[in-house]
Amino acid sequence: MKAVEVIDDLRRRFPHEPEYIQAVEEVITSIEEPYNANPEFERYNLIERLCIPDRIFSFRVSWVDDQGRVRNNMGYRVQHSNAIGPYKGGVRFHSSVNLSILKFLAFEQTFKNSLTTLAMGGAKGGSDFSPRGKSDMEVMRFCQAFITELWRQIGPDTDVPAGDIGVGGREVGYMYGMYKKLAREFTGTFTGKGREFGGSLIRPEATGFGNVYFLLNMLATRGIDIKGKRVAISGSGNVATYTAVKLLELGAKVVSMSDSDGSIVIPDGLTHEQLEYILELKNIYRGRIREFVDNYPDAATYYPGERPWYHVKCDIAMPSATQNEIDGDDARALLAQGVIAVSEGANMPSTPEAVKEFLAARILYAPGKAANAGGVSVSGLEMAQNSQKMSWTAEEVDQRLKQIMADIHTQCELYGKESDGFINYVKGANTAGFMKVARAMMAQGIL
Ligand code: NDP
Ligand code: 2IT
Repeated sequence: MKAVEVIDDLRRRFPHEPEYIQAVEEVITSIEEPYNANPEFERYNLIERLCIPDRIFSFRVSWVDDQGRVRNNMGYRVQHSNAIGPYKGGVRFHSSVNLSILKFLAFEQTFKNSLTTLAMGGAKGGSDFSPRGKSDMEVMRFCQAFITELWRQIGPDTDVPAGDIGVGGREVGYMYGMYKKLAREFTGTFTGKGREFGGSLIRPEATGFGNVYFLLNMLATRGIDIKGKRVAISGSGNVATYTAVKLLELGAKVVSMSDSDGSIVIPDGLTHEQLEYILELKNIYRGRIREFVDNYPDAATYYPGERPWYHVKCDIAMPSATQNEIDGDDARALLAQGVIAVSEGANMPSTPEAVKEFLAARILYAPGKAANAGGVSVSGLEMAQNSQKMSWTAEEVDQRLKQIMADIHTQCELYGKESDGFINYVKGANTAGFMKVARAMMAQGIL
C-alpha cells in the first residue's frame, strides 16, 4: 500500500481513535521520501504493519476503596513493536485514558526508542483510574489489582513498563512489588524503581534534564546562549519540574507552570526557593499549582482553567503536561511575541496546525519523540544496570544522557537538514526513527 492509502485505510478502520490517527498521519507524511525510495517497503506492506500494534491487552481492574465500595476501572497494555528490542514504555493513570491515546503513545514510543540508540521496542499501558484525591492505600490496592492481571504479559526481556502521567515512583514501587511477588523473581521488569531496589540515579530527572540538553543542542546551531532566556513551561509534574530545575541551574528564567486546573505566570521568573516550594508542594503534598499564589502573592498571577501560552512573555516554550495543549491559536500567540524555540517535554503537545505554524516560521522546533527521549533513555540505562546487577554514579548516568541527547540531535540533523541549512526536526526524528525499525522488520520477515 502507498503511504497515503494507509492513512485513509486506518481512518476508516479506527474512526473513533483521533489521537492515534493524528500521530500516524504526522509520521507517515514526513517519511514519504525514504519510503518511496525503498520500493521493497511497499512490497512488504511495511507501513501498515508498522502502524498497527503487535497486540493489545485490555482488562477490568476491580479494587476496593477506603469506604469499602468496589470500584472498576479499565486496564490496557499496547505492545506496539519489538523489532529492535523488548517492548518498552510507560503506564499512564488518568481519567482520560482510552485506547486511542494509548495507541498513539505506543506508536510514538516505537520511534522515540529507536532514536535513543538503545535496544528497546515500543509499548504503552494505563488505566482510566485517576490517583488524584485517592489515599495511598487506595493507590496501592489499585496498582496491585492492575498488576495481578498484567504480570503475565511483562518481563525483563519481554515488556518493561515505567511511569507516565499519574504514575511516578510511588505507583511503580507498588506495581513492581506485586509483580515480584507473582513472578517470583527480582529483575528489571519495571524502570523508574526506587534507588534502593534497582532504580537508576537520574531517572526521575531524566526527561526534564534531557529536554534541556536537547534544547542546548538546538540553540547551539544558531549560536544562542540559554542564559537569561525566558522559558514558559506547562505542567508541574515530573517532566515540568525537572525541566525547571535544570533551566535555573543554567541561568534561564522559568516564567510559567500549570496543572489541569490552571496556570501561574511569574513575570520575573522563579527563584530557587520558589522552585523548591513547587517541588515540595507537588511531590510531597500532592497539592495544586494555584497554592503557589497563596504563598507568593506578589510574584505570580494565577489563571484558572487556562493554559499559559496567551498570558506569558517568553523566548522559549517547553510544553510538559499533555497531548494537544498548544493549538493553532496558541502557536500564533507564541510566534507573535517572538518565540525562538519550542522543545516538547510532553508527547504530541502541539496540534498538527500548531506544528505547521512552527515549521513555517522556521523556529527551532523539537517534537517530543526527540526532545523528551531522555526519560526512556535512562530507563534503558536502568535496564542495563539491572542486567549487570550494578549501579552507576549519578555523574556517569548524566554524562551518558547528555551524549544520547547529542546523538539524537545529530540524527535529526542528518535526516532533517534542508538545502538552506534549516533543520526540520520533525522530518529528521521521524525518518531516523523509522529507518532503523524498518530495516529490522525487513530483516526479520513477515511476522
Ligand atoms: P505527571 O503526572 O508527573 O505530571 C503531569 C502534569 O501535567 C501535571 O501537572 C498535570 O496536572 C498536567 N496534566 C495532565 N493531564 C492534563 C490535562 N489533560 N490537561 C492539563 N494538564 C494536564 O506526568 P509527567 O510529568 O510524567 O508527564 C507529562 C508529559 O510528559 C506527558 O505527556 C508524558 O507522556 C510525557 N513524558 C513523560 C516522561 C516521563 O519519564 N515521565 C517521558 C517522556 C514524556 P494535574 O496534576 O492537574 O493532573
Ligand atoms: O513517554 C515516555 O517516553 C515515558 N513515559 C517514559 C517511558 C519509559 O519507559 O521510561
